[in-house]
Amino acid sequence: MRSPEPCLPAPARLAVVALLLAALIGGAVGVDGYGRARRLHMKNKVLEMFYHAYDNYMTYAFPHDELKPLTKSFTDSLSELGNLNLEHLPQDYNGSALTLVESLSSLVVLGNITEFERGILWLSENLTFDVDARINLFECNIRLLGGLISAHLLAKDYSSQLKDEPYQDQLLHLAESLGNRFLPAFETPTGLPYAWINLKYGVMENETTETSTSGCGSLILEMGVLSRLTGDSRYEAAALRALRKLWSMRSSLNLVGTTLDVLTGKWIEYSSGIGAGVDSFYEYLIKAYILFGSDEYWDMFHSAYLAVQKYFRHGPWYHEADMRTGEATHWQLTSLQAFWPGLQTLLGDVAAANLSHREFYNVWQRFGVLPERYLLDYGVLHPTEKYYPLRPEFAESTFYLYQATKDPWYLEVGETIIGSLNYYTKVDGGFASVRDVSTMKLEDHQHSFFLSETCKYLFLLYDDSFLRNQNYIFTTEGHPLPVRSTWHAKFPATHVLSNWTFVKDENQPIRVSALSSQVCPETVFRKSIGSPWESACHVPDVYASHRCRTDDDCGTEAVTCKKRTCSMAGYCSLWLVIY
Ligand code: DMJ
Repeated sequence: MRSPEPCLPAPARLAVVALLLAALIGGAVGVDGYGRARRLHMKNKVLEMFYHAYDNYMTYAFPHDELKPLTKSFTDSLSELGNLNLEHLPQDYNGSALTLVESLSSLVVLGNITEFERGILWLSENLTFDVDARINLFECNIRLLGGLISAHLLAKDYSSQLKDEPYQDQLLHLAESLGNRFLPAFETPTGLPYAWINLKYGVMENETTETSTSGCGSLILEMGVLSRLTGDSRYEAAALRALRKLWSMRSSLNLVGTTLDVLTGKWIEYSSGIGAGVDSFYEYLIKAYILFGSDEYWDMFHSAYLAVQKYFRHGPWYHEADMRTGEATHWQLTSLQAFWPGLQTLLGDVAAANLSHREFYNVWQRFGVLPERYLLDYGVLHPTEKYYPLRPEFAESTFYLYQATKDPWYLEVGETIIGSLNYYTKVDGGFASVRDVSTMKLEDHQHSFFLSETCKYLFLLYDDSFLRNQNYIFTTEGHPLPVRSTWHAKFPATHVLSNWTFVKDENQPIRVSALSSQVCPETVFRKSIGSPWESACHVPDVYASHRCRTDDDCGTEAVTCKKRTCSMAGYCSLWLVIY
C-alpha cells in the first residue's frame, strides 16, 4: 500500500508542532473554574507524596537503586530491569543511586533547587559506571542517561540559583562516560543494538540477540542530545542508524513487530500494538521531530501513526495485530497503553485522545488503579498480569489533556489518581506497587519512575510554573529536555520560542489551540479511498484551518457525532461540549 501523503507541507507541520507546544505549555491559572484553594491543596498533596517517597528512599535505600518500602530496605535493581528471569546478576554491584538520578529533574520541577544541588554534588563525587554489571540498554538509557542529561541542562539553566560552587558539567561527564559504554552494543551487522551490555566489559559472550522494538527504537532523544552537548556525533549516529534499520523492517502496512534479532534484522514476534515492547518507539519519533526538526522523523511518525489508527484502533480501544496482515491478535488493554492519549494530544488529535482517556479512566475507577493487562473481549483481568507498579502513563495523559484543553475535569481525574495512590499504595516506608488489583495486595517495590514520572505529571497538573519560561519535551521517563533553536533543523538560530504566541506570518502573532493540527488520520483515509466522509454524521469545519468566529463555523465530529464549538482561542473543538 502506498504511504499516505502528509496532511500538511513540512514547514507548516513544523509550525503546527511549535504552536502545539506553545499551546500545551501556556498556562493561565484560575481561569478554568477550578478553585485556587483546591488547586493549592492538590499541589500540596502531590508534594507530600513525592517527599514521602523521596525521603524514605534517601533514608533506607540511597545510594542503592530503589526502595523496598514494606521492609524499609533497598534493591540494586538496575541489573534486574527488563531481566525477567534474573539472569547473569552481578556479584559485586552496589547500586548507582538510580532513584536519586531519576528524582533530580523532578526536584527542579517542584522548585527544590537546594536538594537538586545536594544530589548533583553527591553524584559528582561518588557515581561511577565502571562496574561489572550487565544492564538493559533501553532502561539504562531512559533512566540514567536521560536523568543525567536532563539534570545537566537544568543545572545550566538554574546555575544562578545554585549556592555552593559553580556547576562544572559534572553530570555531563557522567553521561558521556555512560554513553561511551553503550556504544559497543551497536557493533552488530545491522546496527541494531544488543539489548544487554556489561557496563565494564561490553557485550558478553553468547549474549542474547533478541531485543524489542522499543529497546532499539527509543534511544534517539537521549543519545541525540548527548551528541549535541558533547560535540561527539557517535551517540546520535548510532541511535539514528538503529532507528532507520528498524523502520526499514516495517511491513507493507507500515506496522512493526514487537521483538527482533539484532544480528539478522529479522522479526521474532510479528504481533504488536502500542503497549509493552513498542510504546516508546512511536513516542520518540514524534518527540525527535519536535526536538531536532528533521523531516525524516516526521515522515516515519506520520506513516506509523496512521497505521496504528487504522489497524489497532477499535473505537476508543487499541488491540494488537499481526504486522503482516493487520489481523487482530490480542484484544487487551494494558496499563502502558495509557500514554497514547498523551501522545495524541501532543500531536493535536485531541478528540481521539479524549475518547481513549475516558475509557482508561473507567477501568481505573473500576479497579481503583490500572491493571497491567485487562482482557477486552471478556471484560476481565488477565489471569497473571494483575499488578499495578505505580505506573505514570494515565497521569501523564491526564496532564497533556489538561494542558491542551484547560478543562477542569482533568484536574478531578487527577484527584482520583492521587486519592487511589494514597489510599491503596502509601505505606509507612514509601509507596508500594500493587501485586494484584483484585485484592490490592502490595509488593515490596517503589519503582524509580514513581518519582521521575508519576509524581512529576501529577504535580504539573496543579502547578505548571516550571513550563512557563521554556518549551520542553519530556522523555519517556519524564525527564524534560528543552526545545532549542540551536539543536533544531528548522528554527533559525535567533528564533526564541515563546508561550502562546508564535510568529507564523511576518507580522502576525497568533494564539492557537491543539486542535489547529490537521494531522487527523480521517482526512488522509478519506482522500485515499476517495469517499467523501468517514462517518455519516461528519460535517467539516467551515475553514480547513479550524479557525472560527462563532459556533456556526464549526462542524460535527466524525467519531462521536457531537457538534463542535468555537473555543476561546478561536478554534473549533469538541471537548467544550463533552463536559
Ligand atoms: C517507564 O519506565 C517509561 O515510561 C517506559 O517508556 C515504559 N513505562 C515505564 C513506566 O511505566
